Amino acid sequence: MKTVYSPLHHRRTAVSELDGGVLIPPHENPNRAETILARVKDQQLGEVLPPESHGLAPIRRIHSDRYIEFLEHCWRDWQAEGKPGEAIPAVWSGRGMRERLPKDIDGRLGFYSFAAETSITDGTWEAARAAVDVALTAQALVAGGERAAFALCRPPGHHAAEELFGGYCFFNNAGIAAQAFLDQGAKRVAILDVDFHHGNGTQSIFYQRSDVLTLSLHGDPDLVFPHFLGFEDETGEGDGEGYNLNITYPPNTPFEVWREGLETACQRIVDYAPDALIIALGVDTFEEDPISFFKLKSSDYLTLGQRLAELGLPTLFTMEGGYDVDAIGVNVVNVLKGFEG
Ligand code: SP5
Ligand code: ZN
Repeated sequence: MKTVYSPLHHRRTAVSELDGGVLIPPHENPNRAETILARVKDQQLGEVLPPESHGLAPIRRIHSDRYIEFLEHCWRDWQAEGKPGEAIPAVWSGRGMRERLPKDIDGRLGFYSFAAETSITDGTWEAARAAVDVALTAQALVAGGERAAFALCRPPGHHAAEELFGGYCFFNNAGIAAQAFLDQGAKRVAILDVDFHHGNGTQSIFYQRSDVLTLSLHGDPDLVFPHFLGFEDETGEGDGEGYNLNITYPPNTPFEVWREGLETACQRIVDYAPDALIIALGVDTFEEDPISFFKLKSSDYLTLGQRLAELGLPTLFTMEGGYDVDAIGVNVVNVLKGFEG
């Protein structure tokens, strides 16, 4: 399987994540992608290709112009105000207030975000754009006839909605790739999100559509991030009714239990008969993950990859979360090797 990778991910080097009332070094850091890349090479998974530039047009199919413009200029505008640290949202439109776009940078940061752990800094825009190009280049490989491809995206994307960043995500790489499949002639695309966290951005982007089936297996949002979306009674609305599936699990869920939900999701995908499958691949389901609570083991990722291959679909993997950097390379490449059989 080919991997698409860009060193531009290094431009995303925030120094602060708000966690527990203090600023810590971000869990989502450059070592993650480098460790995965090293393992891809070490295990000779296949060729590693640079991304091709796809411009803003495919991003505009998913994200609004004003949001894209905000991300491009946020750091400049923040700095122009003489702020001493990284751009961190600290105010939102609460219940009873208006959802109106303010002019001030603090107000705009709140308008376009849903969480304060994700700061914007110099280079965030360049890295986020490169991650989209990585996803779209891998998408083109699959559209061109490859059985599967791995988009080593960083920053990740599944929390990003049409006009929202947060959860370490800025552009919804998987969603943009799904739209690209459709724009190239696919009739139906399924996005299966196996990251520990609910793919709230992906769900919201496609919630009223039936041409993209969204499925997510994740920690119960009553207990963990993103807290306000991802419950099992969210099944889609309008044309999208019946085209969103959430499966939630409690703390300490082992693979034997997690895979039952995987089976349900796989059955739904088979019934849907998509032209392409996108796996939003997070490995923060790992037992040692520092911010999550499932109990998957490294060998379980081989089994996961095997099961996904049995679906027999053209498959694009986009990298999402996973924060035990020591194990992230092994776990991710296990999924891909399991898939290849
Ligand atoms: C892509 C992805 O996996 N994003 C995850 C974003 C999670 N953000 C909230 C993290 C809250 C971490 N709390 C840590 C408690 C550790 N004891
Ligand atoms: Zn996650």
